[in-house]
Amino acid sequence: MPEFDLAIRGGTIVTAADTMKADIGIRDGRIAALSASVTGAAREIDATGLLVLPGGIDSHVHISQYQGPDISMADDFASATTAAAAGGNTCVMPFALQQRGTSLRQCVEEYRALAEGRCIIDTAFHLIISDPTPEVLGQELPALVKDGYTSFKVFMTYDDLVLNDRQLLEVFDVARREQALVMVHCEGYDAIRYMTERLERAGQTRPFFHAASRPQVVEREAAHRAISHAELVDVPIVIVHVSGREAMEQVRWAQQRGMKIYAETCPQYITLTAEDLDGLNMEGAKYVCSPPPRDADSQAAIWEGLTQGVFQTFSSDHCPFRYDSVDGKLNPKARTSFRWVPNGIPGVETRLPILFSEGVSKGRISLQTFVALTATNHARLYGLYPQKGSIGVGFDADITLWDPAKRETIRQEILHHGADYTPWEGFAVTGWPVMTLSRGVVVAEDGKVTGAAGHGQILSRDISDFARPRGL
Ligand code: DUC
Ligand code: ZN
Ligand code: ZN
Repeated sequence: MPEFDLAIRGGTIVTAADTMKADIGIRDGRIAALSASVTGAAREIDATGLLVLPGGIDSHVHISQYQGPDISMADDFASATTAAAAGGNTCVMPFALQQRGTSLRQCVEEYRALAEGRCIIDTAFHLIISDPTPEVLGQELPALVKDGYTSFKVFMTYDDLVLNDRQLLEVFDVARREQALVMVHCEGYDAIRYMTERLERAGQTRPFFHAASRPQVVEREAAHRAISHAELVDVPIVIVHVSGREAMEQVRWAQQRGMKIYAETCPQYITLTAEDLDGLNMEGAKYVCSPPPRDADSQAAIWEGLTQGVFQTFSSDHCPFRYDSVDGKLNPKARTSFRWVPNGIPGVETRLPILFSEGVSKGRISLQTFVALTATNHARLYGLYPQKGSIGVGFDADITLWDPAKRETIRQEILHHGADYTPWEGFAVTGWPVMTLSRGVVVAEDGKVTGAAGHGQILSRDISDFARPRGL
């Protein structure tokens, strides 16, 4: 009997700490050996000339998430995890959204049912809390954290999701007690409403004005408020999808004061600007997401944050809608005002190539920083470490073989997501995933997805060390 099911030989292994030439031996879906030469495997993969990376973990994606009666997401769990695998990912973390007036537990079961048997790669749910009733705060949340749903997102905007300051404080208080991590969407509800109505009165309703309706000050104010509430409660939080200089500086300020404020940014904030929303006719709708892309100065600030360690994670915020569709970007109401354009863009498949190309290939970040930002820190922050997020004996054999020299042009026709466009059409990159292995099984190779629906498991997660209060 061979000692290993599979050996990956001749590649250059990269972790968040090291780069090394070594072979990998895989047994029963886990890494069983790392050494200069692994022999005695039933099958070998030749990784000569390739980087051997921990599979990407995308801790911020939206899949089959309820959008109201008239709008649908472009991806279900099969298509989203197919796209993710093709893009070099081995784990995604979508959200189970609580609709107001419903039980959080019931909503978790509904989202699990949508995912069960359909995922190509492993999946772990965060919760979205829109209705923090005494029952939710006192019973449901603590029980769900114990069951492995150890992080939840809250919103400071959107009619159906916004929590007021008192509700935010109550959720933070539960998170502190249960040692769960809260992800905060920082944009101020009233400020956006005021700006939206002002722009609409002036007839400024094209998608372009989406960005003007929520300028940086709106995000900065909300980030400062969330950070202040976190300080009051003494609870670590994650500020998600930081878009520009002003919110980044709030996070950096809090971190310099010793607070446990973590932050995430996304490909759109290093590659797109608000000008992209200014397309002919409704084309700008393809770029409508929240917070919106900003300007060149903010892109530079995001790079500052990425290189200085302000950001722990680089996620896609994959939130796909079809463009040419009545239940997507071009729904009938969207033509009357930007406020009706669904917020979100597809990106799970292009996140890794964009950061590799713009970051590593252009010399802005090291390979170690790339791995930390795209895999290791996601696992550490959200309680999947040391099962996932690195390459070492005992870790799941979640591995991406990466060709650092391969040039590719991002085009809709080569992607696997359910959306009918990519915001990065024509974007040239250097560095591309050539094979993705999930727990030792090849799930994607050279742009073809070979993984079976149902191979991906639904994971429960541990409490994270990063969620421990400072104890002041
Ligand atoms: N927030 C997200 O995290 N994703 C898409 C839209 C939004 O507002
Ligand atoms: Zn958000
Ligand atoms: Zn999101």
